[in-house]
Amino acid sequence: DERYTPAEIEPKWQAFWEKDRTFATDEDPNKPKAYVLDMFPYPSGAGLHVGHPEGYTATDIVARYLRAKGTAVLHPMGWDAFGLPAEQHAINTGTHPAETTQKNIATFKRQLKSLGFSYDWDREVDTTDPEYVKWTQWIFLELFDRGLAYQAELPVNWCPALGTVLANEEVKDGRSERGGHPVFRVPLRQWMLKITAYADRLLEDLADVTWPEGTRVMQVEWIGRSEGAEVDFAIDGHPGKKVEIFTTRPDTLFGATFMVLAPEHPLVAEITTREHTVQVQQYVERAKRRSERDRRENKEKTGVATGAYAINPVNGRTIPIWIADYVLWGYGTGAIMAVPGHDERDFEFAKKLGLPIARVVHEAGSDPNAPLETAFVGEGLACHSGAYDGLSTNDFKKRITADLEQRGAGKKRVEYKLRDWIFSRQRYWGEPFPIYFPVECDGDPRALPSENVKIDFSKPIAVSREELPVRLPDLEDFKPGDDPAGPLARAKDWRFFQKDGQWYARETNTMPQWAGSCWYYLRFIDPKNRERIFDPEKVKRWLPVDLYVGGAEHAVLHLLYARFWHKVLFDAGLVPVAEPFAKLVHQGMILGEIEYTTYVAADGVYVSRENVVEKADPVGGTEHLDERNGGGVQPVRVKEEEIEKRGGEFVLKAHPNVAVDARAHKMSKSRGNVINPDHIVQQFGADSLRLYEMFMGPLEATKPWSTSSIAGVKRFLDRVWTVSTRTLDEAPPSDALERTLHKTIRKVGEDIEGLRFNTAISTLMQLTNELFAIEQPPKRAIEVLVQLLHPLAPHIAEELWQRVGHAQSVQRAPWPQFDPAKCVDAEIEVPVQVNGKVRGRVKVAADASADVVVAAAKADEAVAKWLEGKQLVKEQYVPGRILTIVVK
Ligand code: ANZ
Repeated sequence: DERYTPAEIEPKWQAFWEKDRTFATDEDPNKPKAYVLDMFPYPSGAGLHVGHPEGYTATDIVARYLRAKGTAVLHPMGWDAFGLPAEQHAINTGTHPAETTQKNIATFKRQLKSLGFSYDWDREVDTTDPEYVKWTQWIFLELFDRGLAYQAELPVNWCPALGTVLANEEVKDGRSERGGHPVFRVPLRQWMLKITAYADRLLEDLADVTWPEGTRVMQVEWIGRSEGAEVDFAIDGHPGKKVEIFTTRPDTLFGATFMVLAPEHPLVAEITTREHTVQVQQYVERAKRRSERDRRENKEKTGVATGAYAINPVNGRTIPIWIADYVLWGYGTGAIMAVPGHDERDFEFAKKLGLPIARVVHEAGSDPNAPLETAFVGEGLACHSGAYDGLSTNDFKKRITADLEQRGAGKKRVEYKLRDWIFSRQRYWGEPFPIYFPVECDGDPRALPSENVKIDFSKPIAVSREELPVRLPDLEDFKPGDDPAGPLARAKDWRFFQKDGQWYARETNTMPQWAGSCWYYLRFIDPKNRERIFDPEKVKRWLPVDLYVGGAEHAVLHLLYARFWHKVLFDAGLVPVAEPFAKLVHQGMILGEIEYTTYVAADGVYVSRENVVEKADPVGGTEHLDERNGGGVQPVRVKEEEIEKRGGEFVLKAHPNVAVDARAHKMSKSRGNVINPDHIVQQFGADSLRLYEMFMGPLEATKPWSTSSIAGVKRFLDRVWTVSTRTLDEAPPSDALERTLHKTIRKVGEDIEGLRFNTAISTLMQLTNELFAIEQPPKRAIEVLVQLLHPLAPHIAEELWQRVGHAQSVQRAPWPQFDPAKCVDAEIEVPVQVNGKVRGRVKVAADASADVVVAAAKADEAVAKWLEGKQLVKEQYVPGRILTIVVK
């Protein structure tokens, strides 16, 4: 009979779904709703990567499952299409970024469609579409009107080669992350977004979302809230002047043995004594050349004294004021009191420079006079702190903060690591800012040399909302110039315009790529609205996003920025909930195929380890030839067929005494281990690719790719096909099979809801095997199998559903129900004997294994109390009769 041929049935069903509008969003307000969202891709020139379908298959399964369960599902897809690569390509080839972008989008769309994802394509959004840009600009104006967008002259990371300012995260070791070009710190006018105004809410509201713990922690740390105090130290001989410090440990004030100012601190010039001026100036110059990152990671502590002294407000002691670059100008007040006894950095600095170290905290019961070998950073009881001695760290903090406040020498202060968001880029391929500035000039500024055109950047004016979008001008040349203002500054006809006789200049910065991805999930809800950004009623219906799946690389920035914008829109009354993404899941990374490597020395013999050279003796003996530093030892790739596993290690089949390293690496072009999903679809079909990616392991785990394993998954689908296309029995299934069906329905449903797709698949494999053994399987059983398989492998499911005799899409068939009563195997009661006496009885399935019965017994309260604190000697289960446990 006919064989399973994915290449025929897959395009057939994709065409059917399109015509049938099977995945059009159900707007029925009486149904429960689910917003199931993927992180939309950047349509790169490389096309889809096998990592994309991992998360996309997961959400697709959930979307299809929920639809079948009668839920109204919103499952959209779009393109995060602004960004550097298209612009870089334009610079290299002259092709307009819009053209490249559309071409890449077409490829991505074809690929996604070939995988059978159930997106509502009528809702596609493209962040570069002027209709979308219009509303991104509109949101910017909301921010601007609320005082949340402002300009600042900032020392920024200017990368001349890329012609742009980069975010700190985009700079690694003084070079651009993309391309590795040198980056310099220069002052530049920038647009900033005041995300810091939302720091507390961004922190607190994390309590209301179901997110991976790691991601939550990363956001918390990124926001970096520190509670502490600001304390004022008077400066000896400078009446009226003071050093303000920020400390999280005001309880250690009595242990401050010196002060440290950041080299940039304005007090430095004022208080440095004449004898120290040269040294201090040299040090300040040196510090300027170090990046903030280097200074943060600061390994070797350096610093110089200013010659000035501060007065500790708690005990009137004078302590020297130093400058050192481990104190950062951008944090707190840029000055600290150094407490070497209880802060590691201060300890290191004091040791190196021979400064005194004092103990003011000790653990209860320990000697307060014991010398400190290292900084004691923990909490404890105060000592050598005058009247405060004996107070716990926490009580002391509260007490001293109040006392300082009363004396006017300090107050409570909260600091954040979070900084305002540098929101402008000096690039072409981004959203233009809907902002312009008045120009002072004599004549037409388009014809004047730029030094004769004075733009008043202090008076930004918002483009009126009716005039949005501000479109990008067409450029011939996308190259960044040496002007940090960016390529748009060259489009003079676009930049300058006249209104009522006054000349104006448009902002020539563009928005960063993050802008479009900050709110796309909102536009999906009402993508074609031309009147408003979206209909508040619709947004109320669909928010929050119920499931958001995407890469962990977005754990901080995208998710923080999107949450920030969302909260601004919430404050504006435009969205009804404070958090956009109720549940978040990160799919794990898919690595390349496992690579097997052994090492060969110069003389050609195999070696088992990089540095230990062993002669491979086929007889099995191993002779140490040499132990050396690896000179002349080369790694050699070996094929999977050449190796075998021995005692938990891979070895060469031909030389079992030679160990083989097995390791999977990140897929990369340079490594040559990138898998193209198109090839997998051609060879095995989309359903096998989907199923394989879900079967590899838990969704969130990092997993190596293995093309040979796809064949196994394909064989399972072959089996499903074979058994489903047999002559079927119209009679109802046997009692036993009926039980299996109910259990399978329950398990697969629970697994899909818990995103445990791998176990859902293995459950379906078991069911298939059971049905395979039946010559004429009952039709009802095959229908259940096909329906349960549908979310995972939709094409084959549709085809078989049709062949079993249904006219409608299997997606439209209600999800099969299970009867809990039929999900349990017949139960029996097993008595449990401990040391010869029956201590309890446990209910287990009639066919339960010994492990299950023992586990049930241990979980039973009556039995457990006889086992507590005892050592197990023996467990014996006589199936169906009794469990005997011996302890001592
Ligand atoms: C005295 C002290 C004693 C401190 C002690 C710590 C332990 P977080 O938690 O990261 O907010 N600090 C303050 N401003 C600084 C700056 N601009 N550059 C470098 N370090 C700075 O850290 C707050 C602590 O970091 C502050 O508390 C201060 O050292 C230091 F036993 O003050 B502490």
